Amino acid sequence: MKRLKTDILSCLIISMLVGVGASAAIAKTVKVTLTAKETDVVIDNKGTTYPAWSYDGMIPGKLIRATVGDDIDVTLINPKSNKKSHSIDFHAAEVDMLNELGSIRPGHSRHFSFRARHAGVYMYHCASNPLAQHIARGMFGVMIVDPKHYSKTYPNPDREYVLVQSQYFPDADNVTEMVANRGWTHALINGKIFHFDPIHDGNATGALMSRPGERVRIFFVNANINMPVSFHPMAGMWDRVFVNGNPDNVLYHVQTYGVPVAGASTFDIVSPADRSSHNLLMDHTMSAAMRGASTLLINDPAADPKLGRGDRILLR
Ligand SMILES: [Cu+2]
Repeated sequence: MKRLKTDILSCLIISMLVGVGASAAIAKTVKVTLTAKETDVVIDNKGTTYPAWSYDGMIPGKLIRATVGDDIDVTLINPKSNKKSHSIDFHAAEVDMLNELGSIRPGHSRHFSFRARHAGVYMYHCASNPLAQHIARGMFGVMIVDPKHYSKTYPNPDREYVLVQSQYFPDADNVTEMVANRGWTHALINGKIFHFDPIHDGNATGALMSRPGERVRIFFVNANINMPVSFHPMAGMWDRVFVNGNPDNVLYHVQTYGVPVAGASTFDIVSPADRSSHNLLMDHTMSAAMRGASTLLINDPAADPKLGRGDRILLR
């Protein structure tokens, strides 16, 4: 009985130390089913639609989250109603490009699995030809691989948000222009122009929120097909940047950090604790910032406690 009590107590202490988001060391299987959907989606705060190619009808696709050591069991469905072949390329996977990543025709599906071996934040995307078009039309998403434990270097954050930036090419069939990086008129954040920036778009209704002094962790993915991102928090500084999202790759007190095409990193910001404030999380590259790549973070004592937690990490 005494032994049982001691075990329960040590479990409780471990839970408190590792924080709410980290799981114990037992590996699990994460089942992921994605359906390729060629469908219209809304790409701005006014309701303008665009003929997207997507996973499950959403840009970006669903957030997949696992812990180091987990097996990811993937099923990709390409329904008969689609016109194109599609595929899925997980940047977290070490597999065979001609096998697991190969294209499947409409009416077919593919099943495979891989082990998530390295902590980080990763893009996944369709790798079918022409690659530029399948990504530009919206076939991408995010996978987070959490480390087994939080640490002094990689503390448990107060809030987490996922932001995915992409280039918007309104001429959805002009692959030549996409490859030449011409004809992109706007930048999308989580699938919409100025999605969470009511300062620069009167139709925007949402923003990211935290309480003053909280540690906010941004998992940022660059899903542009041709443009690197200079990610900068206006009126603040990145307290830490974890290159590729790996807790071992830490940089401190960074003003602007580059995220390459098809790359991702994790950014922590801690706002002043003694006042309310605002940060604009922006791509400081002007051709992107002024065309939609900015996101408002409001640090206010009245911040919704549910935002940036649970299933409200990837806002839509
Ligand atoms: Cu595709």
